[in-house]
Amino acid sequence: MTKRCGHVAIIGAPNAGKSTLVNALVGQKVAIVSPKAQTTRTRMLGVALAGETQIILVDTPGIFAAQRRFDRAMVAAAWDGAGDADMIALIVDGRAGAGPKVEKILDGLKDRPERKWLVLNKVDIAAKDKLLALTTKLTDKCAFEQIYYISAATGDGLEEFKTALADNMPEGEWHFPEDQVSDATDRLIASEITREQLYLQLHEELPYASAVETEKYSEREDGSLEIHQQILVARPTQRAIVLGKGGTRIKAIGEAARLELAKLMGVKVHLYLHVKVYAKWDEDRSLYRDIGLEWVE
Ligand SMILES: Nc1nc2c(ncn2[C@@H]2O[C@H](COP(=O)(O)OP(=O)(O)O)[C@@H](O)[C@H]2O)c(=O)[nH]1
Ligand SMILES: [Mg+2]
Repeated sequence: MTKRCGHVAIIGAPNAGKSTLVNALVGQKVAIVSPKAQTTRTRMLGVALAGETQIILVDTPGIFAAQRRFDRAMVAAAWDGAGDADMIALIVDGRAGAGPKVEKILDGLKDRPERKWLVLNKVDIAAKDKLLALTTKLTDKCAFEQIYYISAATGDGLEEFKTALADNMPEGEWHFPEDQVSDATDRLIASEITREQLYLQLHEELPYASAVETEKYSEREDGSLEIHQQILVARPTQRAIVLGKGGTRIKAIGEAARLELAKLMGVKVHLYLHVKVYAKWDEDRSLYRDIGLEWVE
């Protein structure tokens, strides 16, 4: 059989299920997922295999009307991820439907030269008649070559979608070794796993106001990993929330992140978390670089 390899940009509004879909297609967790919008901050590659085809999935931050610099950098990274893709897959939350965010994406998408497919996600919780009405509304605004109905969470419709993607990738050599599932460094993965716990365990706006930096990542003689991270927050009150009463919250965050990391890396992990108040972390150029974002003026 002929070898194939291509890039598929996964774009959509925040919370559409883009990262869940990338993980499901890859077959393991490469992108963090949470019920909160804007969990994904940068462009990340997940590598899926289907027969002789390597599908390089470009997971992107959600696209929305961004005001703050940090948000604009995320949206820029999302559109950037679509450039030169062999295919753009627009993921739409089948239950939430097409709000102003989706409309805005369609505007940006409709005149782009790349091939475009529409993927309606969350069919497990969306009403059938609503899905059809939604499909009409979306296809009226932008010409999609193909339309798929899936549930990234249950796996419904996923095999068919994956096979179709594979068949539509260009012929060519694989870009990644067979066992590589993402382009993220271990340091970045470690930061992301802790950030996922911040999203899952803290409420309100706090997760958006924080960032995680891996400062030290080393292997001990016994093969275990020693990881030191800083959780950056903007204000002392936020630091208190992350710490929790008597340090209970940070302990729970660290424990959950440590277990998840140990599972992912396959070795024992020693994780040390420090919470630091850094009022303007979102104005720090070098931090953008660490996170994988371009600075936008
Ligand atoms: N019921 C249901 N929930 C989903 C599905 N796909 C994703 N989700 C949930 O939607 C939320 C956002 O998912 P995420 O992948 O982070 O969305 P992203 O912002 O587009 O990357 C999470 O709580 C997911 O568990 C699906 O097919 N069905
Ligand atoms: Mg995401």
